Amino acid sequence: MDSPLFVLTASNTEASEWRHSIWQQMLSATIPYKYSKTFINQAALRNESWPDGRAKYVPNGLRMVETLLLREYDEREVVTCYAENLERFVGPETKVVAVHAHNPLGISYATDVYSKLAGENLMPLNAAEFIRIVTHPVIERYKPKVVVGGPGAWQLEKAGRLDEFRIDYLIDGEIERVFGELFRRIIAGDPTLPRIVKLPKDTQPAVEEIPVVRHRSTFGVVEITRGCGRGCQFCSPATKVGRSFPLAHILASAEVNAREGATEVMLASEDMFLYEQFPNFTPNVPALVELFRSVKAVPGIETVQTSHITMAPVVRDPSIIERLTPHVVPFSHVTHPDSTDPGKRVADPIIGLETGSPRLFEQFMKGKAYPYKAHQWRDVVLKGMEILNRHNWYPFCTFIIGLPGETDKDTRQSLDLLYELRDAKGMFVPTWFVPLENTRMGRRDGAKLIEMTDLQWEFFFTCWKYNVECWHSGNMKFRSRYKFAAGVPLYYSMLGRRLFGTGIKYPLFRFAGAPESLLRRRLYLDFTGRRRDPKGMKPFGGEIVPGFETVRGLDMIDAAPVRLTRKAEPEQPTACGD
Ligand code: B12
Ligand code: SF4
Repeated sequence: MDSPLFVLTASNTEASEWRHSIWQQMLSATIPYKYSKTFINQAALRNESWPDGRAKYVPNGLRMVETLLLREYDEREVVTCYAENLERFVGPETKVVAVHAHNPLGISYATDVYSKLAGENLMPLNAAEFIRIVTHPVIERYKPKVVVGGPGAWQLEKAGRLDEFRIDYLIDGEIERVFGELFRRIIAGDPTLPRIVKLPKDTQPAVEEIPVVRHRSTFGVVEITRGCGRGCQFCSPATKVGRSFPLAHILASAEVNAREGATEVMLASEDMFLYEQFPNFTPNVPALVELFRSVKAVPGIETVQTSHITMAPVVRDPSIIERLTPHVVPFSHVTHPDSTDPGKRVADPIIGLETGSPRLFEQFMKGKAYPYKAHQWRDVVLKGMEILNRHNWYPFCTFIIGLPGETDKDTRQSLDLLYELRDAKGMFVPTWFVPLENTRMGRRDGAKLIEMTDLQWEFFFTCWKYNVECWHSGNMKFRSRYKFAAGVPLYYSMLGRRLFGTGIKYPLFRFAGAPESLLRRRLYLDFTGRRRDPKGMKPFGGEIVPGFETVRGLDMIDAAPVRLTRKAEPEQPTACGD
């Protein structure tokens, strides 16, 4: 049999949907390859294939490429498989090997910085898996064109590794509108086609141009919106035109996933509240309820997972969460012992909290708080968390360390916010600022681990202390707790001090669970209760109090209406007004 013309693939780490765990994927971007056998369950890297060797699930973006190819070519000519089956499919007739890249070198938001905690020049597992594909002997043997695309494709350009990996074309951007022409030129080896193709905003497709994918995606990802009008300067979706997918399109995608064995759908969006939204970022709750109801009703679908949300709409109208909860929480696969849901389930949407500094917030992301003012972000976060937790939403919150110009005062303000969140339930994940290509901050300097201040280390390890306490403390057996507490100082003396200096010491000891009474004079935050709380505020209570006393009056700004439309429009005003 002839080999297929197109072989599509993604690394095992980016295709994995092991135990429905988005954590697993994040970990693979952070754990050094060298130690991956110790820290990553190898079962997570064995993805399932169909008996003919085709992949059962791969990232949604790759399924889109496959679907677009299948408009013009037969299924026999287009094969999607994992790295271990490349040998089986790539052959003399293969013209293109198309590789998806979500986070190929693990440098999105400096996820690779985590791997550097274990030593210099350590490669994250993600990068090793990506390299395994592009350096596969079968590619060397048959020399098909290697085409890489996806949200993280920019990393390969930034790292200057196109030659090393013999990548023929790097495609950056949404491809539906330009696909046919682009691939014709790639196959023909058109010498006028640049090696790096950056697709401009005016080629972004309207939803009508985006087909329903033909096969199952990792985590059952189904897009519900594309783009975001809030205009944060560091963010790539902020550069996209806002669009909402029609319900029929979403359900058809969910059915494709369920038919091929998915029991879960992940509703992918920059912000779920943008779905069919009303003017001024007002969530359309009836449409959201209908969305969740309909997706759950798809035969075979047992659980539904949210991707991202924003906090401001939660605060503006708390009834949104109240009304959505019965349609969201009981259908999540995540559980927590503190949940008041009968099945102990919790919803865990991803939320970018980014910073506690009003100055940095105002400068780089003020649209995120809309309709509230930038200086109210702290209050929005605290009130939002209270509302979410009360309804068993334990969000996965991300922060950015090292935004350009961050001063100690800014970091202290982020620490103050973190302190006030100390009884909140969720994950608090610190990431480092990375200037993403094509964003308004693309030319700024990224944060560097070696330049981390003592306060930034404190922020970093206090987040992880919270996470261990919230998600593991009850489960950790005495022996593991003891090992953990002993292992951390050992890490400090053998490696941490040499790599990062003494500034890491006390933050690390806090992470290990050292008594706060010993740390209170060494660190900024004091958890002993002897010092007044920052700003003299009452703490965020584990006991939820109606009215939420710590939050000051939240008044809204009066801004020009911003709307997402179904049709792609050349330019839209952003919530930042710039
Ligand atoms: C679902 C999702 C996840 C899921 C599942 C990922 C998966 N493997 O399937 C989870 C939660 C696990 C996840 C994790 C992460 N994610 Co994510 N994720 C998304 C989300 C919400 C949807 C992705 C999607 O399916 N989109 C729909 C498809 C159709 O779009 P697409 O993939 O971009 O594909 C289009 C083009 O890129 C292109 N294309 C795609 N593949 C290919 C291949 C070829 C050959 C070609 C030519 C073209 C091409 O064609 C497609 C159609 O136009 C996006 C935001 C968004 N709306 O896109 C963030 C997003 C892609 N993720 C992001 C990030 C940073 C991460 C993490 C690094 C987060 C972290 N800090 O750990 C991790 C990395 C995971 C890893 N393995 O290392 C960023 C990427 C930023 C950037 N520009 O680099 C985004 C944009 C979120 C954001 N708001 O910043 N993610
Ligand atoms: S709220 Fe900001 S960070 Fe989040 S998707 Fe929108 S523009 Fe990006």
